[in-house]
Amino acid sequence: MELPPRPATFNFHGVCMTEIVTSNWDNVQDFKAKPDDVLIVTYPKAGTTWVSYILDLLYFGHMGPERQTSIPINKRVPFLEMAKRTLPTGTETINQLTTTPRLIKSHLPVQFVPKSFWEQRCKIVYVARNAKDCAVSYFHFGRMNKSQPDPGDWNSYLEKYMEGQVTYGLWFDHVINWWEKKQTCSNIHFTSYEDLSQDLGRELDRLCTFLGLSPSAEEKERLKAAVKFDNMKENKMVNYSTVPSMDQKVSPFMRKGKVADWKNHFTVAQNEKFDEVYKQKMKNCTLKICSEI
Ligand code: PPS
Repeated sequence: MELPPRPATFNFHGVCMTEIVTSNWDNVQDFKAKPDDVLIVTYPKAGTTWVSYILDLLYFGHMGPERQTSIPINKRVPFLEMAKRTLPTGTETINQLTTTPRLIKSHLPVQFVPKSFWEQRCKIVYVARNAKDCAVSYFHFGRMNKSQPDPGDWNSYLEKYMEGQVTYGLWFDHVINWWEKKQTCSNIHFTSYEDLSQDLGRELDRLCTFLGLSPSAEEKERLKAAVKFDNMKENKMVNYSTVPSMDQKVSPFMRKGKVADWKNHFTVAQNEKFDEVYKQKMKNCTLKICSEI
């Protein structure tokens, strides 16, 4: 199948975006959330698929193997703002879901979230990941996914990333604005890739408390095994091997799954520059995300 050319980025209400995530905008903004919808939001490459699968197993793990072995994760947890020309849009896919609650993925900055999610007081799980690992993961994702703008070489990509000239804009704006929203909004649960990596059991318990779920010890153990990186990497229903625009030979979607892989990419000079920008951008933010554990 012939793939469309790589998309260009443009300024969309002040945020760098592409057509693939803006061309269904009116339907996204008018989307009718239901009170029990659960929205999973991250800056790209922060652990969306990991947390989507965790939530899918928490809610639907008991439904028998068919869901887990025959429905790819992007169909179980549709991508709200996705609008590829050749496929049903994210909003259409969500509206066709027959299971409750509906689990919905998004990378939207907080100011773009459709108002019905706030009106319905939906539960929102926000996952942050340290800015350096996000940059590395996003770079490799751009290389392998023809639906992404061409990332170019690593050095020029990192420059663009630091300027917010990548899809969904600046990491800093995304994370800081969601963190600030969380301070006044009790229906947002904030977690991080690093916390999940460090202590999955603890983060699972925090998630369950937030969601009002109480899986048995046995269910938790089964879930923790299923969502291990190596198991997800081999699982065709969650490793995105069913998506034609992704060339997993260039770089697998389940690439490394590690904290601090940035150390294998950043030069000393790049790291010093990044740290300067980070210090400046985060100076008024109380959120601390470790970039190594
Ligand atoms: S996307 O395209 O924005 O939805 O990508 P997203 O799922 O947010 O992030 C992909 C990165 O998450 C890693 N990943 C995991 N790490 C640890 N454990 C598990 N189970 C896991 N599942 C996915 C995935 O490998 C990508 O990170 P990198 O650093 O590229 O390996």
